[in-house]
Amino acid sequence: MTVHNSEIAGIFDKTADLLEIKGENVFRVMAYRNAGRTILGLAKNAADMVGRGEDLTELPGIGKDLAAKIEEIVKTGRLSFLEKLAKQMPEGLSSLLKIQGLGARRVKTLYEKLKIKSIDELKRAAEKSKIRNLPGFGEKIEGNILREIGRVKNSEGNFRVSDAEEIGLPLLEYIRKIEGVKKAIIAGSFRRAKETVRDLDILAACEDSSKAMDSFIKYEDVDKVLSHGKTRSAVILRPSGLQVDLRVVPEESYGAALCYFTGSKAHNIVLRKIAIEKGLKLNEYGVFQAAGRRGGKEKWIAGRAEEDVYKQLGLLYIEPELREDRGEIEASLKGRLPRLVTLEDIRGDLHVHTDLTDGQHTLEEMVDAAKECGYKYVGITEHSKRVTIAHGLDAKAMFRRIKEIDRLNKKLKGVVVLKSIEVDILEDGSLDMEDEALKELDVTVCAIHSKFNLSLKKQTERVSRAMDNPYFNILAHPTGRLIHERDPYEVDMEAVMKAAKERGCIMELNAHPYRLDLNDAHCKLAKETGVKVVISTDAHSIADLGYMRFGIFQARRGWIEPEDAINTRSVEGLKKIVKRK
Ligand code: DGT
Ligand code: CA
Ligand code: CA
Repeated sequence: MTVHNSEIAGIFDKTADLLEIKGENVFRVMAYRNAGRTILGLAKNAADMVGRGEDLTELPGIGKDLAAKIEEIVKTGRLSFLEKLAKQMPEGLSSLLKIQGLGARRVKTLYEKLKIKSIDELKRAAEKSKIRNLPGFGEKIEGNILREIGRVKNSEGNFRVSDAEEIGLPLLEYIRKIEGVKKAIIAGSFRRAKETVRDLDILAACEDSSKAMDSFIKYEDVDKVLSHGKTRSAVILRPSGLQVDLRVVPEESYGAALCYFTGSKAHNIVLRKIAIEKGLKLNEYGVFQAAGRRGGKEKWIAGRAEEDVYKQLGLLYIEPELREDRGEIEASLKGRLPRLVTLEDIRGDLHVHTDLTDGQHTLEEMVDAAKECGYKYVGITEHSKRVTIAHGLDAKAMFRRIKEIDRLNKKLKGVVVLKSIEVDILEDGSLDMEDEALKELDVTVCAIHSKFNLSLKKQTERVSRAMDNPYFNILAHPTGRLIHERDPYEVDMEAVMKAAKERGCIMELNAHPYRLDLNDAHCKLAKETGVKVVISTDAHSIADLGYMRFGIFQARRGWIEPEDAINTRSVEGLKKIVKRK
């Protein structure tokens, strides 16, 4: 069994949850959360490190005890300490912590006063207005809880794309090596690069399908076989619980099947309608010419490659990320498909932290790593002082950093460090750094880190007021959401985009796979409003720089072309856009 980093992180997070409910020391709880984050941010597999006998205690925040626990998880897929903890409390209690706003203390109150130990019980109680009268609750919190329950229920069973990728790619490699398999790919919502996916749909071209199926269900991480047929099977993997469907077709149908299983369903339905209008038939085996009037058999005319399928329907090839029936078919018919941005178009990352605040690596290390990515520039963005948990910088520390970057730039070849900051937007819309300091920077990245629950009107005003500052360039993670963890804050995105357009501000698409903020629809809105975007990783470690690809996926889903993004430009081009007003 291969245990993946995200799975280890998940187990540590759950442990932290249970310790928190139990009322354990906050530092102990934090140690587990930090360890989870460290593992998640590793450039290599923790399991491989264990296999090679590497010393895990050299990782930040990992002591002897946690190293032993990582080893146990890697070897058994489980953590006995967590299982023991879980036995001490009612099952399901920890699921309540998924509800934003329910900390350990409130979960305890709910259990002690109302015997609530599951999300369903919580929902029933909230609907009967029983929650508001508990100590430490109230009507507003009760309302928030109900909304949150809806969100959690919606995300159940969905995997963040990065987690699905980590689990899916090794399985794909395994399938590609099965004897007789000519090619294989992960289709479905994963290929359309959705930010979360319900399952993985793997398609393979193969002569002997039953042999491929037999090997598939013998994959070492298979927990349960849901179905086992000659051309299709489905399994559940452990420990993640991710479902994988495998479908095998002959090579001449691979393109048609790929088109069918990539979807989306809505896109497929329109394709099939177009086929029918042309007197053709389209299914997962190919494009067929209907039988003639005098009978005879229908004739297979295409299906080996996806391109052939689109061609037979009179369409230009449509990239998977666009296949959501959101205007891509019309664009294809009219020859107006976007030339979607790719990773190769990216020339720099404008949101990068170092160990001066809450990053893991030094300035030099992060800059070297950015250069390794092939970038021409990198914007170093420490937090400002209001973000106290990150030990944010005040103006004095900022000036020291500016000098340090000036010195470094003199030594560097082929890459430029841009002087920047991730400055906090305060509740009244002012920025958490004096203008005299901001004036000295190349680019200012601004973000909200507190007061997420202002009303829609107040939050929108806060952001547009911040944009009034002449040094405001980029609005980072514009909705503050964390996928599966925190809802976006309420803000009128159309109004924010308009304000950005009027003031020449830029919207960040944060590429961290747990953020992906802007979402795809927002990217399209930005493009339609005429606002530029920047795709940035918010890296806190060298490995995080690799998140750029997830940002690219999301941008592509949002129809973003190279000229819509600012970090596809040369450093001169970029500086023109963010010039100090
Ligand atoms: P997911 O799994 O919910 O994240 O999203 P998908 O798009 O991967 O959905 P899934 O796994 O149910 O099906 C994979 C693809 O198979 C889907 O994108 C399109 C195709 N498909 C599934 N059911 C139907 C259907 O009833 N009609 C058509 N035309 N295509 C379908
Ligand atoms: Ca799927
Ligand atoms: Ca499926």
